[in-house]
Amino acid sequence: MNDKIQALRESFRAELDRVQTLQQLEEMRVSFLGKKGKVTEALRGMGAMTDEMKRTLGRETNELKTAITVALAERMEAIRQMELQRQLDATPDFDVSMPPRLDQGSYHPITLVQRQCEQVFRSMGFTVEDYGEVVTDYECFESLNIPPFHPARDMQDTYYLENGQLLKSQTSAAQNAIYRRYRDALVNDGVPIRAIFPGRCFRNEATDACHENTFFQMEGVMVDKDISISNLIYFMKTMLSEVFQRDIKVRLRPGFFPFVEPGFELDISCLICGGTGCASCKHSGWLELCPCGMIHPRVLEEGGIDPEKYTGFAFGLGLTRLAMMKYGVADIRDLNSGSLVRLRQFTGE
Ligand code: FA5
Repeated sequence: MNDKIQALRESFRAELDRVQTLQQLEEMRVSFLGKKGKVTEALRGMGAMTDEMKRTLGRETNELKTAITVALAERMEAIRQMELQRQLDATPDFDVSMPPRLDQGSYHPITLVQRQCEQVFRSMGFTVEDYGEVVTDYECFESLNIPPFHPARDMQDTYYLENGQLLKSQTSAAQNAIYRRYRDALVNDGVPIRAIFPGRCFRNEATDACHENTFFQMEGVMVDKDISISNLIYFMKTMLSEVFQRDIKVRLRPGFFPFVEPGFELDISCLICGGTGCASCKHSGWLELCPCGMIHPRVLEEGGIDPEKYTGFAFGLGLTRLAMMKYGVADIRDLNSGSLVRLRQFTGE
């Protein structure tokens, strides 16, 4: 074999072993096979050769070109495989060949049940009000006949900001503002106050199957002349039969809340266990769903409404618990889990 061709073969092999990237490989191809490359260079001085030598050199050159082309192609494939493996190693849990999963969201069970309640109450002439989550002590407690150090505060420990404001522990915190917003229309034009205000509530308490530290309530108030407990019971019954679309066993028992007099606890028979008792209903067969009562005269007065002329009822529906009963969610904590798989199994969406 021609000495130059032999030397080229050896230098090509040595260089090829050092090549790591496709870029280096391309540079090598140009340096050996390009127009002014080393192989073309090796043919210089051919003019002075005999025909026999020319033929031999031509054949050996062509063989070298073929060998270089094949070796470059093999190396290119090897580098591509190495690169792919490097990417796979860098993302060990990501299977690049897996088809994408089209995970679509759906409405949360609490949103669905809230919208349903809103629709029922709207059809009965109630307005739907929005209210903040950060409130003052006055809004959450004092305006509701719960002065500082009142024992009723113990039931509703919540989260406090450094400026003294707090995350509302009950939607009742909006009552005073609602009375003040609508009292002129009530007094001057005889328009009854009928409002619901759904919202997120917070309590600093231990969680279990039916208690969360963050949950939803929906407050409702109605104030007019001659409002009585029968009105309250009528609205509660209508709401429940619309939401569940069937007869639900309920019970009304006395309950104490400083902002109503008289006050009641409205419980529904637990739909998770059918009333036999389970973790969702603290093994009592009943679930506290909607405390309610006739608005305390002092609370009306604080809202600028004369309690001698007007009466009203208020209720505080546990929306999260209602969603549990409606969709058969045995553990309230599933509703805050944020897991699409878990949530979708309840709503079927
Ligand atoms: C109240 O919050 C009163 N503001 C309700 C009220 C309004 C009474 C108007 C009278 C007139 P209570 O603390 O019981 O009451 O809560 C009301 C409902 O919210 C409960 O029946 C329950 O359904 C729900 N609830 C209370 N605490 C939690 C919690 N930690 N997790 C989930 N739901 C809760």
